[in-house]
Amino acid sequence: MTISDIKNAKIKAWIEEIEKLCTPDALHICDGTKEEYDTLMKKCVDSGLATPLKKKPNSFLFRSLPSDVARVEARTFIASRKEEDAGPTNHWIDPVELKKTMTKLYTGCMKGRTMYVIPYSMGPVGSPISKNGIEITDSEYVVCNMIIMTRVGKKVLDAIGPDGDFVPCLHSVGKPLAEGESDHGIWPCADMENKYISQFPEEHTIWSYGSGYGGNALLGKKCFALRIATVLARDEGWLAEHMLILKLTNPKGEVKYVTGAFPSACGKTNLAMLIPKIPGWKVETIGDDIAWMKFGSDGRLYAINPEAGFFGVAPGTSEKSNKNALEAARENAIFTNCALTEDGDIWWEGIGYPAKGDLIDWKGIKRPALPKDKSPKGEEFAHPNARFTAPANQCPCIAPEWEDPKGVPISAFLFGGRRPSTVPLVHQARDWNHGVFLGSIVGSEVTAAVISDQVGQVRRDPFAMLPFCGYNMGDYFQHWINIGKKSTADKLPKIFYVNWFRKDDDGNFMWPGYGDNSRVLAWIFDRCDGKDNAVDTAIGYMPKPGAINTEGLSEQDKANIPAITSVDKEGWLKEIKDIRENHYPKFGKHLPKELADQLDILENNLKNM
Ligand code: OXD
Ligand code: MN
Repeated sequence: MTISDIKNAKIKAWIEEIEKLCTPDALHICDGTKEEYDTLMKKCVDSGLATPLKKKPNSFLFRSLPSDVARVEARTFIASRKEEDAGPTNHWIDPVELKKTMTKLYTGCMKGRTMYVIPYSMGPVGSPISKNGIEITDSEYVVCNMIIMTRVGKKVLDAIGPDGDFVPCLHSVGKPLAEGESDHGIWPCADMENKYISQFPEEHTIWSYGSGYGGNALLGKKCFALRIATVLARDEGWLAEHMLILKLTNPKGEVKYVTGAFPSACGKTNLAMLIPKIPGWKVETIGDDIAWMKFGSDGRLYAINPEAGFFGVAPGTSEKSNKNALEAARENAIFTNCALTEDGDIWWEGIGYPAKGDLIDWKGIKRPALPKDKSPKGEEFAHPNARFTAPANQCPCIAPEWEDPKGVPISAFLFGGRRPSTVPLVHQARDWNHGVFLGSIVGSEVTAAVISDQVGQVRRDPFAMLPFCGYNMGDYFQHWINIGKKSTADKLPKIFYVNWFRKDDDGNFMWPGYGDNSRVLAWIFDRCDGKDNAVDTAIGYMPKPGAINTEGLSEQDKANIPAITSVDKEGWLKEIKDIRENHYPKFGKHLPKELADQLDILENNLKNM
């Protein structure tokens, strides 16, 4: 495609404006075809940035720089006109100041590079729940990842039409090249203090500079599908959430769809692709990271996965933890910051087998492999945030309807985090507002490995949205309360809080997790059908004794069930104190009264227990 194929005057004018500002050597309008992908990947190989993998067809390994290995939350900004609208959990900068600073950085920043224009759709093209974006970038790595992670090409320009809406997303790695200079195998990016991942919520615009990595650079994912989409969802009456979407089929062949929000490193991708341990049940995947949900005319919430691929954390992914993810990345995949084996395959810590011979680590250094699949902290061969990018349609458990433009009707929302104590294996909210309360208190306990003076404290990550909400989190809670008023209890999803991470006094996990989580999913499935399998407790509905299917579970795991399915009164009273003193006050007058009420109700219930 060329610029003359672009009929939308707004898009055309924007491309011309950015071209003038960034002064690239060439302009390329992306069509998302295999030929384009192959050509750009070859360019990455030629400049030393990508290594083709002999053992994985059409797959490539990239190594970034140590300063550019993850989302940088400290350099991520919500530039709303008023600081209050960004709220207490976001970094705010005045948008006028920020635009001045970033315009200076963007001036001439694409010299020596090609400026790529990526027309992309979040969600199936043409779905009433989907939205369109145009990303401008100077990174071939970004284009190739976007081709896997989103739907790219002319069909998107056609869907936008001559005057349709799109989210403009501007990205540069921030590393112009001098005449004749090439990257020579060195990952291009800017210094930390010049990295900016900026969202302008009133303008529905994204400007990113200085990082080539993941959510900082693939702007469809966290920047658009969460930060900007939360703003659109608030204004248009729907939900944009950091949630997996799974399809659950029971032995009778009945189907329910469930979404779930979990903070990073709580096994969300594993849950989305779970292989059930109980006979006759089936889990299939619709999405592993983000759900967009709108009400259908029947009053139910319908969800789409706005993405088309997985950008998953590689370390810890094994045949045991997530066979389906490994299968999804068996070919046509991009690996970032994984280790390279002598025979041209990738390797990472927790892959389930030791590597042989020498490995080239994520920093490009050759070192002898260890005789196990773990490494001492700080000496990992793969970076702990190493990733695989894989097309969703290569996942063996992808549901056939994963691209249904109507979306799938959601029966249950799950919330969860790593909670070694207090929070039981599963409990169900009594009603919608109680469920919103549970979402608002999601958190993970800080372990000794993180910040020593906070050990045992809970780091709150409401709705697993802490770094992803594009506006004031207190107003976001209110939006959730408001959504509950748009339909009736029989049609709204039921809300559950799950915890796979309870530990005993000796620090041992009390629940096996992974495939055994299907036992909890089965209980939830039956709850959604109104089955009499629960008891009413001070904290909500919990499984009746014997209601969790334990067929095939070890004797020790069976013996733990009463402890992890009972109410820890003292623990919850401490929890309430922490929420009252440390969590809810942050939101000031933006905290919905309904949530303060829920805290009082919970406290009363516990005191009367
Ligand atoms: C992700 C994250 O990369 O949540 O999906 O950090
Ligand atoms: Mn995520």
